[in-house]
Amino acid sequence: MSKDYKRTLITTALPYTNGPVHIGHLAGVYVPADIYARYLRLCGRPVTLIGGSDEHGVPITLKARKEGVTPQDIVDRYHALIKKSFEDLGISFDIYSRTTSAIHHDTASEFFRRLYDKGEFIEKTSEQLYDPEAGQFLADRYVTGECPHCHHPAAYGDQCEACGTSLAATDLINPKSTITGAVPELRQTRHWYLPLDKWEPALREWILEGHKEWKTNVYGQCKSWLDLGLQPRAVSRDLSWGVPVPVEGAEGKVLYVWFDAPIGYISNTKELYPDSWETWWKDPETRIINFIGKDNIVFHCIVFPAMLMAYGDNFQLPDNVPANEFLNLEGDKISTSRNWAVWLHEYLADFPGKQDVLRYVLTANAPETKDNDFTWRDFQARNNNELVAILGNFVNRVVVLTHKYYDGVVPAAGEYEAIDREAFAEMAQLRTSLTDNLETFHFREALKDAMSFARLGNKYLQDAEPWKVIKTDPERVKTIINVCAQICASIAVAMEPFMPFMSKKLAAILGNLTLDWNILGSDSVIAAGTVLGQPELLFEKIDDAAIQAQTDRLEAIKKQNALAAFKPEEVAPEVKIDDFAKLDIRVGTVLECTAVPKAKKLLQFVIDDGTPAHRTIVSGIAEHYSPEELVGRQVLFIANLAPAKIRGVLSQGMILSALNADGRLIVAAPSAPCSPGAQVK
Ligand code: B3M
Ligand code: ZN
Repeated sequence: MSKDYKRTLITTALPYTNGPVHIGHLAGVYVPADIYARYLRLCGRPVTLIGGSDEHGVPITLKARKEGVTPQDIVDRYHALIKKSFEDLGISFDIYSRTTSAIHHDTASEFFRRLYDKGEFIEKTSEQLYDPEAGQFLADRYVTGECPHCHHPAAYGDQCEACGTSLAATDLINPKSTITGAVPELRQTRHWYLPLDKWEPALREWILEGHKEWKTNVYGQCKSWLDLGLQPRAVSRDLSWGVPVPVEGAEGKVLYVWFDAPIGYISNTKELYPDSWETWWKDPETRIINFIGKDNIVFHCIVFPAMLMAYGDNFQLPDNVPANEFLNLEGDKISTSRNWAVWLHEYLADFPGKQDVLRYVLTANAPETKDNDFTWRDFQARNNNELVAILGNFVNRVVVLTHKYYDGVVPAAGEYEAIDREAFAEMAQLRTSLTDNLETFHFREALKDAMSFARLGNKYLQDAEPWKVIKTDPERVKTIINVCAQICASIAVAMEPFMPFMSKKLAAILGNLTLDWNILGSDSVIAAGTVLGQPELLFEKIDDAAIQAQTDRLEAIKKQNALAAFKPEEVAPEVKIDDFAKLDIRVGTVLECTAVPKAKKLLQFVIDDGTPAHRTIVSGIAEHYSPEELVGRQVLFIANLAPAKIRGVLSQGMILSALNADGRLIVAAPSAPCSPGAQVK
């Protein structure tokens, strides 16, 4: 931070209310923003954390259409769900509002109107994609097609999610309406464009010269955009859901969702501070930080700043835009449409009281510089081996020893020895590193530093051995326990931004400790004479069954997705009827079925084929059926296949089965009981 600011305004990307929030959103935006806000509060620095729902745009109307309800129904449902789950996770928003609010409609409308009146827009009639069957223009996600850059086959009309490029619907190759599947035609329509090219020199200077400290992914994306040259961008759409364009003759047109959504940060501040909101936006001594995901970079670094510059009136630009990369789940891209996610509201229901564990794991694994992976095994390991074994264990030992030796009263320290001075010196270093990492948005590293207080505590306790010293030098133990209590108290402070629930509990155990960043790591975080509460477990182990339940759920979703995505194989080259007639396919009844020893995949059948001799067939379906379930069933088999020896058994034919989309083999059978030996024609 180059400058001393008086206050910090932190904004978090407004999630679309077309579904619940998942761990990818949390790791990318909300957990880091909350850590930063909580840290500033502990330092006693004025801060406001702004959140809210993005309730306009095509993702919402598409979802409403799919469910046959109104867009308002959709946003009401998900706004309530998202707001509640953020609260339950301890995301400490000062306000969490929504873009369907009256104050937002007024603010966005006024914003557009001022730009319009100042002549900041270009008005242009152009040809846009139109769905003749649905009778509407196809903006944004109403159209998909091939990405002109990376050739991903299913890019949207506003953005390609594969390569991240922001697109115009007319850029798509072979566009298709997502409403009706129709091939769109071109029709004339009039819209307002913000000439980004006009702001290019100012943006260049502001970002490329003025903000070299931004994260490389953010700076790099901005640079490549600017180097490509900026174009005017449409800020209105032919849609009915959104903020109506506030000019005459604009019926049936609304503001583009990416025009109104960032204004939501302003509206929400206004709603929170009706009288003083301008201080948070227009005073150069306010530092604005936008926490966003990597797919939102251009809108926050190019488009919204250009809007603010066009508006004028002293609106301040963000000082930093920390954007994270993406979090994957068990090696696969998180996807709302494929239900491949850990949903926050489901996590909270499945793991009550374990909000901090999720916050911890998402931070320890945060996709800060590259995409990262969340796995349930890692979640379990971090809880059991780090939170329980290192942090919880240390605190518990200290509280138990204090009760054992001093009835729970923190003793005063005597003269420090070298080991004590080293512990404080190390804590002072940790504090510096932790603070630097937080200031520069390196939250993974910051969490490591915070955790190091607990590691240091365990080591100190191990080396100081109060349980031995108590027999020879009881006075000395008072100092040891005092130092341990100081470390516990520092843990409560250092961990608060990351794990506020644990920290609150720990502060209560430590005699309602007041948390203050300014004394973190010192020897006076907790006063001698403080009466400690009873020992209480801060974390509990997570067992294999709880993890298995989650991985089973994901496994089931993976199967469902494979079934839904199934595409039949290409049909084999044509054959003549004579070719087919060469195959003698028959019905048989399974008389016996047994596993073939040492062959995982094979079952051996005795089939009643209508002849007294019966026949033996070996088939590779042991992974899909148990022998018992097939006895008595009828199957289809090729009767005239040349016999072959398989694992020493002579197989006289082949049992037919279908290969299902999920990889299962399903035995083919007649639809009603048949005489054994009957031919399939
Ligand atoms: N709703 C996109 C998203 O959820 C968008 C962010 C708006 S921030 C002003 O990724
Ligand atoms: Zn692409």
